[in-house]
Amino acid sequence: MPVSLSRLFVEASEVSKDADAVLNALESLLKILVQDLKSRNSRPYVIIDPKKCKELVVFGDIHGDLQTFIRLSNASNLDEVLSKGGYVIFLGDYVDRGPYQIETLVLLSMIKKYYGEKVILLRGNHEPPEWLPPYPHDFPYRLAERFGTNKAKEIYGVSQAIFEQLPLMTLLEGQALFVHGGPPITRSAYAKTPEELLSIDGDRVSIEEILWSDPDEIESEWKPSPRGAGKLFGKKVTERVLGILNIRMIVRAHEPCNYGFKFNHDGKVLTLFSLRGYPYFNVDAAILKIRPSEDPEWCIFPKVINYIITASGQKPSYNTLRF
Ligand SMILES: [Mn+2]
Repeated sequence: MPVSLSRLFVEASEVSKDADAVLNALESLLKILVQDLKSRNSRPYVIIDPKKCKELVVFGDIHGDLQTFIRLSNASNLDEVLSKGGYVIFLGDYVDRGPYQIETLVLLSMIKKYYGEKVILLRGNHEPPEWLPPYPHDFPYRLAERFGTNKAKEIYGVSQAIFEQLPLMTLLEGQALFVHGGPPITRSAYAKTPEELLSIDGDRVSIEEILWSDPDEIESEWKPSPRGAGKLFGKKVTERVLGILNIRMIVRAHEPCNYGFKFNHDGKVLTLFSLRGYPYFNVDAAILKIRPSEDPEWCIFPKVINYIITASGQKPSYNTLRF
C-alpha cells in the first residue's frame, strides 16, 4: 500500500525522540536486511534488470542532512516513483557529521519497510566494518547525547549489525554499477566475468576499495589515496570494469562536490553528493533520476546530465562540470 513520504518524515522525527522506538525501528530494519541477504544467496551485491525498472532515483551521501533529503525527495517525486513500483538506491553515508543522523537512519528504515526490495541501501564508509573506522564517526556520541550511554550502546550495536548486512554494490545490467566509493580495483585486474568481479565475499581489500576509493585523472592504474584508506583509481581501471561488466558508467558518491555532482574519466564516472551545509558548504546537492527501461542510453555521456536533479532547482549544465 502506498504511503506518503511526508507522513514518514513526521513519524521518523517522532520515533527518533525515544530510545525504545528507535531500537524497534532499527531491529525491524535488521530483520528485513537479513531476509534480503538470504533471498540473494548472501551475494554482497544487488542486480537490477533494467527491463523491470521503469524509474530509478539515486542519492549520494546524506550524512544526517534531512532537510536537503526532503527537498530532493520532493524534487524527484520520490513518493510517486516508489508508489508506482520504481526503485531508489542510496549510495551510503547516512550518519556522522550532520544534525539529523538518527532521524535519517530511522526514516530510511521506514522507507525500506514500506517498499522492500525496491529500496536499496548500500554501505558507505561511515557504515563501517569494525576493522575500518572512519573519521569523524560521531554517530555513537549523538546517540549517547540523546539517549544516555546504555541505550546508546544498545542502539549502536543494532546499527553495526545493520551495517554488516548492507549490500556493497548494485549492478543495473547493461547500464551502470552503483557503489559508495569505487569498484573492486585489485580484482578487476584478473576477474573475467561480472560474477568474478562482484563476488568479493569477505575480501577486505575489495571492501576497502569499494567504500573508500575516489576516481582521479591519473595515467597509472591507481595510486594510494591521501584519505589513508582505499585508492585513487585511473581511467584504465574504470574502462576495464565497464568492459568486464558490459556497462557504460560507474555512479558513486563519497566526495564532496561544489554543485552536488561531477564527472571523471571522460564522463564514465559520475559522483553524486546529496547534502549541503556543514562541513562542506557546497553550493548545491544533487541526485539522479533515470528511466532504465525506456531510455537505456541515459548512461552515455553527456546525456546523463539531463537526468541530474539539484536541491536548488538549478538545471545542471556543462559549465558546472569538473573533469
Ligand atoms: Mn564516504
